[in-house]
Amino acid sequence: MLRLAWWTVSTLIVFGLLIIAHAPARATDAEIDRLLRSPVGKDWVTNGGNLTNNRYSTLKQIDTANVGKLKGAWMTRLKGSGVGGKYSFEASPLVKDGIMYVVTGNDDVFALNAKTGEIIWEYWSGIDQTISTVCCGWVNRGLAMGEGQIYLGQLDANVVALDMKTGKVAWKTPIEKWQNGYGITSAPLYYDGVIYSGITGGEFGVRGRLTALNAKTGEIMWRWFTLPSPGEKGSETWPPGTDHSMRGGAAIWNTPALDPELGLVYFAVGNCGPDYDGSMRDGDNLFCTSIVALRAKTGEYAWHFQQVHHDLWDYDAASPVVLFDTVINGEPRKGIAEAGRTGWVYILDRTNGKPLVGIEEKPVPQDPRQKTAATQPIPVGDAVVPQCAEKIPGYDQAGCIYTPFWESPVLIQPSGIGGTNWPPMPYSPDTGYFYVPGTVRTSAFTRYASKYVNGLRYTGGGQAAPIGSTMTGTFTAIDAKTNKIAWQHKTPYRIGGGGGSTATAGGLVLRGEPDGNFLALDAKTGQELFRFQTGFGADAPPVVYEVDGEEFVAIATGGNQSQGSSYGDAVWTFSLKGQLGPLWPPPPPQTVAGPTGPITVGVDAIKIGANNTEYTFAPARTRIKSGTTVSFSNVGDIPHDASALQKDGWSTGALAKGETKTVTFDKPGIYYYICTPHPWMYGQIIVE
Ligand SMILES: [Cu+2]
Repeated sequence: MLRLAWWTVSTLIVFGLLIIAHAPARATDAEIDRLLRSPVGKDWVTNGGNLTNNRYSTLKQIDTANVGKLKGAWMTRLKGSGVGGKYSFEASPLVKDGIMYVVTGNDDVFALNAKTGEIIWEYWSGIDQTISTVCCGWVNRGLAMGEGQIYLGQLDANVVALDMKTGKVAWKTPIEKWQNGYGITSAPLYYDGVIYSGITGGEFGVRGRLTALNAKTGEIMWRWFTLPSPGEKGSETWPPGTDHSMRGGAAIWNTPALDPELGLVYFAVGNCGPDYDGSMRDGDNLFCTSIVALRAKTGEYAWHFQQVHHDLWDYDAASPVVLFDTVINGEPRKGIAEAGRTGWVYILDRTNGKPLVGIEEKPVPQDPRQKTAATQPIPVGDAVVPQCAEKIPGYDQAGCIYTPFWESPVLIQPSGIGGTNWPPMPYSPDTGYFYVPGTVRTSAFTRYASKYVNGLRYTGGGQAAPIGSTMTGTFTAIDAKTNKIAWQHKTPYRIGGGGGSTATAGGLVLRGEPDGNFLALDAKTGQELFRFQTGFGADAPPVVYEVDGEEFVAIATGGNQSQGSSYGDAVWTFSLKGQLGPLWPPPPPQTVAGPTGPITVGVDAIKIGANNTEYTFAPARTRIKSGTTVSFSNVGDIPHDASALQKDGWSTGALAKGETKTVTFDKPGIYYYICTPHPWMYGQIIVE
């Protein structure tokens, strides 16, 4: 007895010492970790629903039979946060124990009573409104939670932790400086005491990375660069003796997924920089446009799969990766999938990164000037959008996906913004389908030489939808076992740049439209079962939760800069007990290409080729009083003009570098103009 007791005590002491010696310096949140590992139920605790990012809720009070009776439960305006043409509202609200947390395009966070919509606390980010390195709209794609804190990444490249009860800042860690081209738009992932955050800046010559932070303290634990240093794995895919990879972009636009059993964290990596100029970066250029798996604890490389070798087309992998389990040929398999801007879904085995359904390397058209890759990986199955451009008058050359281009414009489809851009793709284990939002749009691509300047755009070319060309979308159910289309809707608007959807055990797929409609579809057949006008661009992915036994569906409606949808600051929720009816429809987004973005008021000086972006007018849209004289200054490197779109209209004539000319607008009207040698550049002047 005595001896046994001695042994036991010693053992406990030894183990105790071991535990103390190896105790992680960080705490963990057992409850949140359990919810993150489980199918999504009453709470929605991370951006993608749980660690898989599959956005599938097991709630089924609202189902295919009763969804038609849905009404608004509450709608709350977020005090004007993120309202305006420069913003997008794309976040998934998080919900825990009856409290909702939502972040706007200005990185402001609100806690709301999830049953009533009453605002509980507010965090105003106070971010610098002069940030000049925002790529594609002021946006925040969502939050993470754990250890009594709410986590967000900001456009100024800080990761911030807020106290969940009060909204007070607990810690704030700069990942980089926005002045160097960096920012954060993705929702972070919390798991096991660690915050994982991506970084943006693919258009500003940054060096992409995934950063792991101690959730308790904000201390950076490790970072994994998406671009290898000389000698590191992947450096052989960049030209030797150069430092091109050090400004090669490869941003991370979206939330990672994590498999706790395999101990791997997964994420998608964006395009290479300079986007459209491959002439100096011979090689496949890893880890641009890839899915990457790292050891979740250490950040050590596990595997990668490159979707586009030596990318020239801005074909980011930008939508979040989705983990799913399936059975193929009678064998249980662990899958991972990502919807690319190429229009394909890439389906892999998440244990090793090898294709699960089939992806074949096939020869593609070549241009030695662009150092094109000899082959590209082509998934077996169906693309969700057309992959060839149709001829458009005024353009000599039209091609398909992977057609190279040089200095004269080539029409290519998909354009560099999709297929599928940022919006998430859910997976329903009931149907075995992925639900993929797509944009159908043609771009004219051109390459030009681009000099790297810290903090300025570094794109090496441009792409623009020719003025007057049509822009639509698709919403597609893809069978995960075959990568083939189960059903597909043609949508009147581009939906591959915003939106995204969520699936439920009630047999539903829920999604918003940029014209303000919120829809519920039958997940199996695609049949539309419910439609409700929210009054604002409905471009965020919905979430599903339960409070006091009542199921709610919530969607942030605040428009989307890149979709051109109507802006706002609202969160809508729906339930079967709801009482609220629809609002008036907002102005619908454009379905024909033309100048987009905010309309500036009273600006009479327009710069051509500003901010190191050769083929642009800035501001692209301005509203002036009749009789105003507008100056056009060429601050770019090559000659441009500004000429009325209508033949024989007004023109500045050719402007050499540094030259300015003026045009006076005497008659009220809406004037579109282009640059004659570069007709994919356009602007709009509204004369009142
Ligand atoms: Cu021009």
